[in-house]
Amino acid sequence: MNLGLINDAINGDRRSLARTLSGIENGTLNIMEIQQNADIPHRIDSGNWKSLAITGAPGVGKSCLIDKLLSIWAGSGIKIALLAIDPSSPRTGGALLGDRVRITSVDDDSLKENIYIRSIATRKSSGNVPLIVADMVEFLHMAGWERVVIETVGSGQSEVRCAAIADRIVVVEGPARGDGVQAEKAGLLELADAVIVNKSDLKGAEKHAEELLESFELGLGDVPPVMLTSALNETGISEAADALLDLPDTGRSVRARWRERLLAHYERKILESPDLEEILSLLAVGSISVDEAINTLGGQ
Ligand SMILES: Nc1nc2c(ncn2[C@@H]2O[C@H](COP(=O)(O)OP(=O)(O)O)[C@@H](O)[C@H]2O)c(=O)[nH]1
Ligand SMILES: [Mg+2]
Repeated sequence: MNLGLINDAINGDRRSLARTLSGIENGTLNIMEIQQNADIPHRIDSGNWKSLAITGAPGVGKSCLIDKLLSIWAGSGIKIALLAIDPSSPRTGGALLGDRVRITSVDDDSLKENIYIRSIATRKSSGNVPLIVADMVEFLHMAGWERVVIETVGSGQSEVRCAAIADRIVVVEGPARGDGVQAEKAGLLELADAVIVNKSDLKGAEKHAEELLESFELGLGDVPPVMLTSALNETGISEAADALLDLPDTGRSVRARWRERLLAHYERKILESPDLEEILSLLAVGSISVDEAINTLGGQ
């Protein structure tokens, strides 16, 4: 472990930060070792969330919205980092290029100091992505990035789990498409501390916000705030920025979130077990059952 590099990263050198995050991403650096060995200054606790996941279907306007939110937060003196989780679909070559274009707040000299942006190409990562993200968030906090936003596409188990590692979860939706609130979204909405219906400049946004509120009111537990924004026209953005910055932990999704975190840790435990290869060989020839394999791997 290159302690000099890590201490430089903690002290604000961005190139060292990028290299350290790459090390965490590709598994050559271990966050526990860093915590044990690096000189970590005492940081003031902001008192609210340290990580906020912003999740939702591709194209709803997450990146555009985040760009506006980052400008407002950075402009008010908050050091804010964005981890954009990029599933890198081979079809499009990943959302990375698109996001670079959309996140323009970093090009503003007065905001630059307070903003750090990093993409994580999940397809290239060999390990457990949600926990890699959790470790990167942890390191960003050590390096003085008090608030970390995680942009994830809200589909697929791994992406939901990436959101679940955050202190708060915001689900972004678009205008109604006439099919109501679909069951497939219910799992994600169950995790939401707030919902933003973006593209309020388009028809159907208000209707969808109403549909969402109705479905939350029918359900159990607290009803999360549902906000309307237009990242295009910049309406509702400053209200959303204020509300999100102090978003209370309602506790409505605590259990669901711990469920995802537990599964992520359990999966890592199995994948990192020294007995994994041997157990796979035994499973392959049929000499042990799956239950026996789980007892061996998960119980260690
Ligand atoms: N009409 C309208 N279009 C928007 C708004 N916000 C984003 N878009 C457009 O929606 C598309 C997807 O935006 P993007 O931020 O990349 O979505 P993401 O995939 O959720 O990150 C882009 O063409 C944006 O210009 C909005 O508030 N209103
Ligand atoms: Mg995006």
